[in-house]
Amino acid sequence: MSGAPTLALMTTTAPPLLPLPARVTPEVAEALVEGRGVVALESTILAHGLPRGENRRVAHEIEAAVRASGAVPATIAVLDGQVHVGLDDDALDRVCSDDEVLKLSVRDVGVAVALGRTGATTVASTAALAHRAGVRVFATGGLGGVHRGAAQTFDVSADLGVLASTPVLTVCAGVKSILDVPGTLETLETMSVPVLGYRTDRFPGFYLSDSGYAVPWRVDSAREAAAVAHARSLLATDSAGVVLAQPLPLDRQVDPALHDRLVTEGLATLEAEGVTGKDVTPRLLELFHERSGGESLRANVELVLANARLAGEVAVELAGMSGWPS
Ligand code: PSU
Ligand code: MN
Repeated sequence: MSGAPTLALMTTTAPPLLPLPARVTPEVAEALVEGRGVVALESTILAHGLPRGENRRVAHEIEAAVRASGAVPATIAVLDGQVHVGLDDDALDRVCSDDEVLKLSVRDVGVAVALGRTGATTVASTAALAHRAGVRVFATGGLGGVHRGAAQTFDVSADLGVLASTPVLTVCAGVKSILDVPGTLETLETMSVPVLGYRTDRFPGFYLSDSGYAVPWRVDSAREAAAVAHARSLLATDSAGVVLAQPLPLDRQVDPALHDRLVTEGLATLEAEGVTGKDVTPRLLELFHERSGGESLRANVELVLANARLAGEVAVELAGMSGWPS
């Protein structure tokens, strides 16, 4: 990242926070200063959610999808103890290929910075750092949520806690279908996080177009989604984020029978292997990719790209909104 300036960005939160000590690429810094659309992107999906080899190509495609909508991509990671907002080619290469790249949730970011470590950021830590940098829109694949059996394991993704406390609009394809979907939706309601279906009344199920559950709200354009975020900020009812859930088209989803078999077998393998904690999600995704003959990977890549494109459109719309709606 040589050549990237260390920029001090102030958030609009009062009382003002200290400047975020981050390496911000010139492209992202300029877009933020000029108030143009910027989309935060997570790096965990690259380092731990997609197979090596594929991930570098997909990383480029995700950024290109954001750009195609007229917004600027800001992929976030921690490299050698420094927060990066926007990654250049070398940094992306490293995130996509270095086996030492850790998975950093919010609780880990301060530790990694203090100890000079390198890691990829999850939905939770990316959203938290994006907000700190003044980025209001974020694109990912699937949110973390309440895991099946959470009543026994207490496994609830930190993603939910951050969504509950961070005014960032997150575009996703619902929650990963390996999770307890109704439990996750109930938790989002309890945490006052609005869930908007994009051109649908159904909550998407990541690999599946329909999780089997309804969304409380529907929007039919990027402009409507942006208007929601804008209204919430004007009303100061935006202490939580917004979930904008975009389904895969029905003819692009993973075959539901294959999907159900993968979930059942994947969860059984996980239990047999004794996998717990932060390794659960990456290992499950890996098992899916191995056992679906490439189908889950195809769907995962398609939905991430569609989300990046939509997030770019929302960011551009939001950047153009000011004052009370007339
Ligand atoms: N969505 C994907 N692939 C991923 C993830 C989400 O399509 O790899 C990652 C995100 O970084 C998300 C994390 O924050 O999985 C959730 O992990 P956990 O369940 O341990 O909180
Ligand atoms: Mn977990």
